[in-house]
Amino acid sequence: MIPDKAPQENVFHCSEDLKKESHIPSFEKYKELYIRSIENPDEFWGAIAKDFFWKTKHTGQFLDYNFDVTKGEIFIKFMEGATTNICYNLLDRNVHERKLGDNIAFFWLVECSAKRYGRKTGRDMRVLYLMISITIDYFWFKEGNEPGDDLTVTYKELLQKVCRFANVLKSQGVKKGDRVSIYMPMVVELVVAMLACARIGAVHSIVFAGFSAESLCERIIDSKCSLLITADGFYRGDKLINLKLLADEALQKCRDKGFPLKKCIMLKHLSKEPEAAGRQSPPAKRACPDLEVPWNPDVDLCWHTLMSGAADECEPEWCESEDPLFILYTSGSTGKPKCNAASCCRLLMVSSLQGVLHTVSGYLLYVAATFKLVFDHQPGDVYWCTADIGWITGHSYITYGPLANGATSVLFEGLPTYPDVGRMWQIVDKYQVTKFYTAPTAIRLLMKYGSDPVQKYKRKSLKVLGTVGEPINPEAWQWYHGVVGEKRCPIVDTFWQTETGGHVLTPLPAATPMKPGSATFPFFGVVPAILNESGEELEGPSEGYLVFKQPWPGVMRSVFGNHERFEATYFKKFPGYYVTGDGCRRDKDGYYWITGRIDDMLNVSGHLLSTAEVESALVEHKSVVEAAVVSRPHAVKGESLYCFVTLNDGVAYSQALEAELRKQVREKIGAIATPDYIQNAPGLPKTRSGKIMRRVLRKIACNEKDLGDISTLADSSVVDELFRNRCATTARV
Ligand code: 6R9
Repeated sequence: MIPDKAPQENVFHCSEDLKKESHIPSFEKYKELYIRSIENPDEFWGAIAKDFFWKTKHTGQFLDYNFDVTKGEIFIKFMEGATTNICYNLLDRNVHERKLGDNIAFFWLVECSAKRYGRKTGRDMRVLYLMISITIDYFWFKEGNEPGDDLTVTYKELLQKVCRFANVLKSQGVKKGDRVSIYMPMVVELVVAMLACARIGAVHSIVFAGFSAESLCERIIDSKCSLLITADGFYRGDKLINLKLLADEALQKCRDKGFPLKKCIMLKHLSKEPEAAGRQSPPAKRACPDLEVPWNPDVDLCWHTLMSGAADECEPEWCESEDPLFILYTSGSTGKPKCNAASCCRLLMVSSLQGVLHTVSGYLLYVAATFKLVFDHQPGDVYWCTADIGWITGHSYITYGPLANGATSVLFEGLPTYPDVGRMWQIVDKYQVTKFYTAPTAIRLLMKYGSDPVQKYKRKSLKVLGTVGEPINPEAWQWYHGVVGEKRCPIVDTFWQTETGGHVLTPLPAATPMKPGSATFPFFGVVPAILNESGEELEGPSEGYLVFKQPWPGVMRSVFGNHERFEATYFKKFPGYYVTGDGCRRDKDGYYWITGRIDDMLNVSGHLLSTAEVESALVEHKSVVEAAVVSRPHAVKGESLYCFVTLNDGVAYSQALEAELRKQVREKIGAIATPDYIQNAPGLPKTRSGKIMRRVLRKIACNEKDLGDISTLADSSVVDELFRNRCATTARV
């Protein structure tokens, strides 16, 4: 499957210098280790496990599993019988055993204020803002919000903070196995909160701070959390987000639904006095007159008051390998009945969350190994991942992977294009960043501004560049490689999912010749296959469903509270395989190319949304009878949302209604899901059995007249009508 020799034509190689210091310096070495990882996983993962601390050794096999639904329940067990603590391995081990206590874990900085830099005016800034809030909402980093709002946190300091907060959680009655929701901006305290949970064996469920109150409420209820950790507010660009207000709204919704949460710990991020901040993320140096911090004395507790009374030491809870570590929600869809005034009890697609569950030992080893080898981590590196911790990329490659390696990272709370589009490279120079990891959507956005803002900065420190979240188009790859990396830095195009825990298809920087747009080959322990519609494995060059034949340590273990759903979503379609939901092509050299989602998911700026979830939010509006959402390609975001809505009889379509619908989707799901196009659709193309023909709607959205076979269409006149009334204008941006 993996060729013996790497191809030499039409590929990019890394520099000889990089090869010299690399962990895996050649393709031959990669292949040799890959074969060992598949043929003898015990030995392969056993060698990696030696770097970590185990309170007790494992007793069974390294990896035990069933991937075949026809043979019984799906399970994955890794290092059964071993006990450890992931927080101990990230912090205590680095401080006490590896003597890295004074090394910097994070350079934190917040985005620069427009005031200091001189605000841009007019359309330029508006476009930038909209682009920012829509496309890269979640790409912000942990520098502070004003120049000078920065902070370094050493491993020793992080350990102390985490122990204190772990004691705080214990004092509030949080125990091993309890779920804790975290709804915070990119502050150091977010890392502290998640690791404090891990230290006491509690299960964190981080909800991205860009999500709405409704989304937070759904996640709190689904995971049956006992406590919420949040912050007063934060700035996104110049926009103040009153986070506590949203958190309170979510808690009220929880109460209304019969799930009252007893406690909410709030960090004063914007409202704290500078002198009280001490060595915590500094407050913004600007006034926040509009900050609203509602306070409910029955529920709310102040982070700072609790921390000041907490002890510096906290014995970790020793966890079993397969104890839960965290839940992270992705969107899915199920049919659920709903009534409204216009039509009673229709069956409607209602979003149903999937709490992806990861467990302790396998996740630790997998994120540690992928971080070390994919970014070729070396002492002295300064690493920067621009994702938000609220997504899996932040979990695995800001918190767990880098800290497991004792790495130094940049954590930036600002926006990468604010106050200007050179911001990323300014930070790269400031901290001499060596390894840089971002999303294709951010690259495409920056590309629009040309090479000048990049070339204003030196970027000499950069060695490896990475991408994640969606396929990177070859043009964006070439720009990233040529302009940003000056043809000197290999690009690791890492394909993976919330469910896979870490990279599963990826180049290794010094070993894999790169092809622009290909995620290349499997990581160690990962066995991909391409299946056709009948579930047959295709050999050689081919295209079909991307599946995996056996587990690797970091794969999800279940859907929280719903193992049946786990089996149905990932294992039912093709028994014996984990089904990714992505399409894939393998070329003559054995390289894998992801072609995109093949289910009803959309990838907007690297973030997966289910079309059903957006449809559900639209149909909840009293004027809407039916909605169908499809994807339309977008130059920056990858995909955008094109929504067709059918209104109740007698309701007229208007701009005001359109604005209401947009608002409704934002409130139900979050800004990332804001519809780009909404079209009034008095009729939708349906089959005779009543199924909406989304394939036809996608063509209408893109104005492609060649509809293919539409013989099953019940009434073709609706198609002409929809073509006539297409949203011809560009997206709302
Ligand atoms: C890590 C993350 C997962 C989906 C995945 C695929 C797409 C991610 C990609 C990529 C092509 C890459 N995806 N990385 N497609 N090339 N390098 O993004 O997790 O939010 O769960 O999304 O993202 O479609 O199935 P998640």
